[in-house]
Amino acid sequence: MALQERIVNLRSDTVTVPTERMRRAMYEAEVGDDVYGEDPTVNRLEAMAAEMFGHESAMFVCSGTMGNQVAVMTHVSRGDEVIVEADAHVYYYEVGGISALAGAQPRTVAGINGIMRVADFEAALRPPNVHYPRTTLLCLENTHNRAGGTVMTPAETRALCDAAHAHGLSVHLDGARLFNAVVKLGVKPVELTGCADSVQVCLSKGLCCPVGSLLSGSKEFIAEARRNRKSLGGGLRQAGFLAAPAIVALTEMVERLADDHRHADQLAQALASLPGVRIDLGTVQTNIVCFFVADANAWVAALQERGVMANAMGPTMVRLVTHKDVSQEDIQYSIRMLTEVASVAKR
Ligand code: TLP
Repeated sequence: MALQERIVNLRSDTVTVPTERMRRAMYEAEVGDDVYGEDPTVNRLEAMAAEMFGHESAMFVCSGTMGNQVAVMTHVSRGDEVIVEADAHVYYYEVGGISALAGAQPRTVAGINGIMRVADFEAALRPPNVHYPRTTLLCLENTHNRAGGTVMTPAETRALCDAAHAHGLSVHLDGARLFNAVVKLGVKPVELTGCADSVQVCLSKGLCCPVGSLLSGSKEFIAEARRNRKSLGGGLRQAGFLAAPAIVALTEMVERLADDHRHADQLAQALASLPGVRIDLGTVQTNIVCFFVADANAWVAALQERGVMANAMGPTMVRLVTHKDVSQEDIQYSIRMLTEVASVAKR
């Protein structure tokens, strides 16, 4: 095995650890029993989130997956159909929860860079007929993970929300990396969230919290979502210890995401010139870099030997994700190791 100069973990932004200020906020948090609605720090965070996302109410949940699944459970009835982008996280990576937990069936529509065209969405709607499921929910994702961290603009979001609402569907937005889109586009969060009926935003990715996501929506929606969260075992007690770093995240961890975007761009530019690598630079818009090689697992293993940790997202697709705990020096080192692997890998 090669002698590693350093370890650079580019598997995901979920690997980030909390900052000193987050740790201090956790230590000092004022807490209560949140199942009784008596945790002042959770209540403060939830009020902040509702305001930020342009909804009446919000709720802290354990994870992005729990937030998405609670949202789907709350929006649909058993036997309904949910329209999802073909590579959406809620469909691809959530253990079949749409069917197993909500009792609904997903119907996929392929998007372009993760964004469904309105006409393709409308073509997937079913007319009323005794044979058909009711189509009641559209799920969107911004930024789109498997498409390479691509952003959906306020106009694109509104066009899809308007079309869904015109056909009587609700819209759930998986905004696991919403703040990466906010920073990339230079918009306010509400411009990307306000027209959706519910939004899930992760705190434990680029924002560096140890745990948690926020789910927002109308008062009635969140009241029902609280029941569904409880049914999944997600009613937490002194959750203020987790809400406290989330408040720090929302107030001081958003702007620095621009550094992660710059680092991702540097990796992508270097990859574009390597032999045996196919990369669409147009998809590298935020902190995710997806590229294609002959054998993704072999690449990941060769990078690992050199101290660079990546994920194979399919037989030929490799993903690198930049985040707070990756420095400019780490990026330079990673580029050297990527170049070395490209020179030895099968093409
Ligand atoms: N994504 C993880 C893995 O599950 C793939 C990652 O490393 O990127 N929505 C989106 C768009 C996500 O990317 C993720 C996590 C989630 C939801 C789920 O969040 P968690 O991991 O908190 O359940």
